[in-house]
Amino acid sequence: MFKVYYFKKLKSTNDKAKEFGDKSIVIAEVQTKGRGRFNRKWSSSKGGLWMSIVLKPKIKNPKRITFITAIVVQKTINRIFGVDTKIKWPNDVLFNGKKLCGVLTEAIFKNNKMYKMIVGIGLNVNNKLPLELRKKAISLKEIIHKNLNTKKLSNEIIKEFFAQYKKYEKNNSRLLIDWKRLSDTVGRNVKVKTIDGVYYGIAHNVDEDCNLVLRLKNNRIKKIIEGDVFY
Ligand code: BT5
Repeated sequence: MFKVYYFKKLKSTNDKAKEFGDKSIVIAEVQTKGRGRFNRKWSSSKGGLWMSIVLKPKIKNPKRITFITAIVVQKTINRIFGVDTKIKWPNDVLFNGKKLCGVLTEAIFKNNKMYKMIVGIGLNVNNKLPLELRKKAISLKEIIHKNLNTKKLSNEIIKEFFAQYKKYEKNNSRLLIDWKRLSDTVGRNVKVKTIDGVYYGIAHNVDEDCNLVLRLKNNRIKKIIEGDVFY
């Protein structure tokens, strides 16, 4: 069974979660130092769902867990509210092209061994988004036009998470098939920014390890392990 720990205010639920064991969940009403990938700032004001799940997983690839989590959020929101979202590689859930949710999966190492995975989920629910994000981000409240119960929603997401996790843990090919069905990245003309440069091409596929396989303009294949995709 899982156990949920609620806090009024934390710097980041992903950091607090490091203190807890397997299947613990940390939720904060507000994060003062919420972060995204590459240490980017994650806007986390009151009304949103800021949550981290602690796992001691068999799966050692954080991206696979991110894929599972994005599917879980997509499915839960669709089932409860009938809101249809799409997944963008590697970690976004989008509504009409705007970011509704971001996932940050971090592996924690001890003596050079990965011993924990922290899965951070940032979902805009009733929270107000800052002006500079309004063009590219959206909240559930803006879509549904009512205030939602974040606690109920978090319970649904957590239950769905453990159900889907169990299923996909043993079946990576199923994960990739389901992810591709819900994603709108594969097949698109994209621009990808990585630490070693900017690439243009078609998002051809995702490989076994959830990397993005890009077909460049000169037809060469480029594997993207980490980066930002634009379209
Ligand atoms: C992510 O990073 O999308 C991962 C976000 C994970 C947040 C959760 S909240 C619970 C847990 N605790 C944490 O401290 N973090 C996790 P990335 O793909 O790097 O996207 C970051 C970018 O999204 C920023 O640079 C902004 O452009 C944009 N952004 C920031 N806040 C946002 C928000 N509330 N909604 C939508 N977009 C946002």
